[in-house]
Amino acid sequence: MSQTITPELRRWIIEQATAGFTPEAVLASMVSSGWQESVALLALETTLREHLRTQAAAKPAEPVATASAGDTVPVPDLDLSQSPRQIDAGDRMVDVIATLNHPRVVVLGNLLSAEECDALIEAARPHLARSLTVETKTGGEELNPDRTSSGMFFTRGQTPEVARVEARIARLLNWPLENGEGFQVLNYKPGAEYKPHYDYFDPNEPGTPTILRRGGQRVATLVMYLNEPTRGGGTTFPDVGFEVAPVRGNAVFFSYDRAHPATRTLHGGAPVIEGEKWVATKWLREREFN
Ligand code: PD2
Ligand code: ZN
Repeated sequence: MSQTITPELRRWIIEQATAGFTPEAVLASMVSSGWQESVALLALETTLREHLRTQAAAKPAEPVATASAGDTVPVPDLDLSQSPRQIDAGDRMVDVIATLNHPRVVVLGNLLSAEECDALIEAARPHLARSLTVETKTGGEELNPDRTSSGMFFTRGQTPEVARVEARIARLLNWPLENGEGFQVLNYKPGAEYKPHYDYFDPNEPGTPTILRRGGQRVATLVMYLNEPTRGGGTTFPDVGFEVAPVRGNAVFFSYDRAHPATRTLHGGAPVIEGEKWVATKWLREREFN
């Protein structure tokens, strides 16, 4: 079935944006009223872009509240120009299992040894607490019902394993080690999940400028699987119907060159059905994170 982007739809999108609804909220509302996600995204992007352009032309000095379809920034990436089966990460050869371009997703095998996975789990275990997420309304942290895992953060270089793996990641992704947040380790028990979300900070939220002072935006994520749940617990990308199985030592990398759903990086941790799941997440920022 084909769906047409009519002038009425464009007017409605602009009304929603002007009323303060985020692009994510407008997109969700369109999808729930029957629009195909891809058509809705295209309509949102083209309409807001054009709206921003005409507004900027009319009132050059005024900041535009809906400025979210903005410019792209450089992001980390692996050098896969030669379609290598393996890639040299300095102290280890890492397998390239699958790649996708939009969203940019790379599934990696053998990024971590079994010993490294175990060492990270055991160093994290005594420090687990129910997960918080960064609260962009205030810039603080809050308990999030969409995230039923427990977690903890390492600081960069906190243990020899952490430092070794961080150096490997910096080389693999061609991104300065200093631009990485410390690892976050998450533990999911049966029933626990992380509902679909974006990892970038929502530019429309009032707390975001405070968060961005420390290193700028997040531009990429690396989720490393430290063990294998018996059933469930995949990392899902609902916009593109893609799911990565949690396999010990493997990882999924994805990047987002702007803080916008058009990156198609909506992703979640599917509920663990049996067994438990451990992951370590590395978020990469635009600039040095200290
Ligand atoms: O544990 C996962 O699979 C997962 C899914 C979505 C982790 C994260 N997001 C994250 O740490 O941001
Ligand atoms: Zn995430």
